[in-house]
Amino acid sequence: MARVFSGIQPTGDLHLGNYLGAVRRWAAEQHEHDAIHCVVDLHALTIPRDPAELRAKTNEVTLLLVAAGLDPQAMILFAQSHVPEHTELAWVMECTASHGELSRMVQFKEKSKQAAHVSAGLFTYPALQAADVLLYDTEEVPVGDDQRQHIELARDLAERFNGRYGPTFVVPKHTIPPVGARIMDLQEPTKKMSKSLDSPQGTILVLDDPKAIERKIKRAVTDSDGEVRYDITEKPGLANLLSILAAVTDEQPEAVAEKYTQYGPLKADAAAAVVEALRPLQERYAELAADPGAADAILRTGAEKARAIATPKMAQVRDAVGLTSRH
Ligand code: ATP
Ligand code: LTN
Repeated sequence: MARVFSGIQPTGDLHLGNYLGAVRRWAAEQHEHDAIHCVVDLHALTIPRDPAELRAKTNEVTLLLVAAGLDPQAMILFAQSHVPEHTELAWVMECTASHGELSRMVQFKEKSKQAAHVSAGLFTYPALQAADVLLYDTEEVPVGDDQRQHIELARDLAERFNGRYGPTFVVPKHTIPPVGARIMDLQEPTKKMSKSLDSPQGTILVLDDPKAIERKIKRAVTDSDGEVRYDITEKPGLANLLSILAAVTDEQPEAVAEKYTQYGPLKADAAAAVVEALRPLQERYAELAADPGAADAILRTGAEKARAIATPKMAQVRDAVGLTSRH
């Protein structure tokens, strides 16, 4: 079975883009793969966070992943900071990456424009991400489209390291879904739906109640020409609604477009489909959240299983680069 690894930041409320672009597939494919998923709390520190909120969100995201279908018995679910080898390998990756290639990362360029204080961690973020992936001999990384460049960097770093020090890392590849890889904000459909965009009316949260989902989709920005066709450039708002409905019903957006002549019924069907798709997750989350110790227990077991893989891998890396033995 192929080793699969992916991560999610505990930085805000999980939204429909996270779900359709990443999390839904993690759950669907966990039994066909050797799956490891990680709540990347260290990545969250690249931007200052309220400590109590970071703790609460780490637990919440963990339970949401389980509510979305991840089975911590069958796969590994853990928090990045519980396995110190991530930061240890991140240093080696910082020394493998060049300043130039980190400067070319689009996410860094965008996030550093918005941040009042640009931390050094925001710049080296992709080196930590490469460490996350390479530590587990990962073959496939299921992510949304925005992470393509980071995973390509991880590939380059693995190849560079292997060239310098001998075969050490598996060279990973990203797996990006054909539909749903880039869900856009409903109010600003040229920007991706994001935890950090601060657009409450444009973001569907996985825990939104049916009324909120219906309202947000009904008020989603479209255009005035009234023609239903899938055209990302000319009609980004409508294309986004078609992508959402297509992703939820496992169809192609072009095929969905052919079924409609008006925006109203398309919006109504998209809202109903999203409500139905999220219902089981919401019910399961309510049950899990009733137990205050649930997330801790899941993460503790996950960290033990993750360390059993990460510790020997890191020992191999230390030996390869010429660090002397600790024992
Ligand atoms: P932030 O806004 O804080 O950067 P985010 O909303 O982009 O957060 P992440 O935790 O960075 O979410 O991403 C988790 C996963 O969800 C990643 O695989 C990412 O590619 C995917 N993802 C995020 N936003 C979208 C989106 N709008 N459409 C599809 N996939 C997405
Ligand atoms: N940078 C990613 C989160 C992330 C990740 C990873 C994804 C951290 N480490 C390893 C895949 C593999 C993001 O912002 N979505």
